[in-house]
Amino acid sequence: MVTERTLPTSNPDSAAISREEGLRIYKDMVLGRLFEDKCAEMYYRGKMFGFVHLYNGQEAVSSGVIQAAMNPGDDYVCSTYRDHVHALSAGVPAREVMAELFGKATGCSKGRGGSMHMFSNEHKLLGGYAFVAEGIPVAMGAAFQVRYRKEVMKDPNANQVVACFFGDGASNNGQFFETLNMASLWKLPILFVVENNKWAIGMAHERATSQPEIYKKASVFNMAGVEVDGMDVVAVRAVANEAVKRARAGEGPTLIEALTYRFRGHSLADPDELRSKEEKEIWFARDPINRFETFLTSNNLAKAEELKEIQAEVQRTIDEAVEFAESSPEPDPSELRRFIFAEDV
Ligand SMILES: Cc1ncc(C[n+]2csc(CCOP(=O)(O)OP(=O)(O)O)c2C)c(N)n1
Ligand SMILES: [Mg+2]
Repeated sequence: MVTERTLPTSNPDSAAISREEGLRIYKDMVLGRLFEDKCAEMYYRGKMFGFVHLYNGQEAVSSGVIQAAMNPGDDYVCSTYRDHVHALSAGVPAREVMAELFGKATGCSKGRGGSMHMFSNEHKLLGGYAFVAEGIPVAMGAAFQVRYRKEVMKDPNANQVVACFFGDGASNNGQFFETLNMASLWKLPILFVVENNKWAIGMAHERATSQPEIYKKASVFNMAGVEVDGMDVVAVRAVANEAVKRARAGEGPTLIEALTYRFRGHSLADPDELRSKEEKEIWFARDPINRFETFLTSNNLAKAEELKEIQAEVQRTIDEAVEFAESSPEPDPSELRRFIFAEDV
């Protein structure tokens, strides 16, 4: 019998979620799931190149932090190579994410980035990063400039927070420790969100990590650290809201360890033979979307048919995104050297 590190189900009565917010969060989760399913289909049809890492199973983390606790478009989001769904939660239109995957000029990174390099200045998406842990110091830079604008430049609009997402594997990387130290020292407005999905490609977290309970590492940096059930969007929303409040009040960063699981292989090129069937089944049974559907219907916030309607609407958006990506132009070869450096425009 496999024993899994999980947390007790959150008490749904304690979460005051309006119908409107519940449906918005649900739609975001479904968008993340169905987008990735379509992405797999398009990858196997040869529409995209290079490595593609999907987010299936982890939706409660992206939606619970970005959609439920932040102001997408004003607050900053920093991702990893597993970045499509963070981009969607941050408000980047599905058609621009899909076009980027197809390497088209209409993509959010103008077709120059592809799957691992989603970027949007407009949506304050600081980027996907192919090197493990590479985004962590970049996210801190964004948090630093918010505090600098606020305190040195007296900018009254400088009250943004940053959500920095990364994996359990990344938390063993040096940049993680250096960044936590500075962020806590300077009380920067940042949420370090570890998506602990138990695996770094084929390396089990417990095999690689002297202290597998990552949230505990916050204490040595004099920082708040919390663990949360990353399959429960209601629970993620609660801890993220608290962390955002702390950040905006100038009380510094929070390390959130979300216990989650990826439902597919590491990338679409991974045959996923290392994780046991037993382990996978335990986590598939904890599907965050099914769980939130039960929450919404049992609290009379939505009817099952309404949720079906949302799924259909999201599917139409995704189908339209594929059409947009297919019919968009390739970047013009004469522009090969554009966008390597910032332009004065
Ligand atoms: C600096 C660096 N070292 C190694 C790699 C190869 N690599 C790519 S993904 C990965 C595993 C990272 O796992 P984790 O941080 O848990 O994220 P997950 O893929 O589980 O979301 C590794 C070792 C890399 N991309 N960058
Ligand atoms: Mg991992």
